[in-house]
Amino acid sequence: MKKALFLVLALVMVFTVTAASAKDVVVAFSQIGQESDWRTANTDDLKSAIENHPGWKLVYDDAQQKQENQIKALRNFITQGVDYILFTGVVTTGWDEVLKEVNEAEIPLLLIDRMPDCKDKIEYVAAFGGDFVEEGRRQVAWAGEYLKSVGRGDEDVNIVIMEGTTGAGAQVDRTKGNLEALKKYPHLKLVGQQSGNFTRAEGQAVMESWLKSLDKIDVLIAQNDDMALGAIDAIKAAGKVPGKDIIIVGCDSVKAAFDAIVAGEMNCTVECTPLYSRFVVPTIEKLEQGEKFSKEIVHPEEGVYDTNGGIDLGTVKSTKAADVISTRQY
Ligand code: GZL
Repeated sequence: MKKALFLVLALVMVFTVTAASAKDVVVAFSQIGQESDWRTANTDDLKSAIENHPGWKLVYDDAQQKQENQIKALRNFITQGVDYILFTGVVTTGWDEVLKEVNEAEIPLLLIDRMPDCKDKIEYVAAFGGDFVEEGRRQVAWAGEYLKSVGRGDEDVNIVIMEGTTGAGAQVDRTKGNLEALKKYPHLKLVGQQSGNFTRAEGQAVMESWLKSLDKIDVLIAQNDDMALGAIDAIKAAGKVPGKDIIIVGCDSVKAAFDAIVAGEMNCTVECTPLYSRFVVPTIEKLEQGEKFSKEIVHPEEGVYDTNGGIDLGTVKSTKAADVISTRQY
């Protein structure tokens, strides 16, 4: 009898230890959707880093651009009792209640990419995202400096701004940066400002309508490369030459933009990296060891890439796209 009891106790102990050591660190990721090459690169980078990390498990949700789906996902993560939540919001507003619920559940929250406007009222353990205002400034400044470099600095030129998803942090702040920089280039006359929702298809549709309604467009500022590429399709269909008849400045620096610049159909892309696993993974590893982090948003170093390089924007000088295209990771 004693032997049997001892055997049972030993088995229970072995099972308990195995179960405990097998408890994965569960990292949940509420992703916005699949609207752009940037988003796909961001998803692929984070999913593969987390799924391939020893002892970690990924719980992933694609909200298909709907805020209500993200709110549902966050509540599901709480119910599942995940260990960490990665969050980027499709828009900046409307997150206070659900992120407070995440705080009340004491699940460490990491903010990436687009920040919620309630970020100063909630608890989060770390934040990583682009400096969207600076990215917007750089787009317009590049256009102004480029025109000067080709002797058109004193010529009145018509500029249009194609905005991202209305209300998204990247749209709100890139527009702030675009308009702030415009004040420094009085010859850039803003004749159109409309959302293309960060997608190639909508970028093409907006450019098609502008080509019909506006007398003349000299410069397009597209708040992401996908919309710039859609606009290029529309410009070519209208019998004009993209990159020459209309100067095209994108944002993100995705591979397709580098291809368009090297092909002469696009002029510039301002970088906004989607590769956040290099920040997120070490941060969670350190959090697992009990380390604490500041609430300062970490902005990755970012460049500007164009046809010939050498355009000085003060905070950065542009790099010739053809020189680095083979090294690009997304
Ligand atoms: C920027 C990111 C934006 C990209 C778009 O960090 O939120 O969303 O610029 C993407 O391409 O759709």
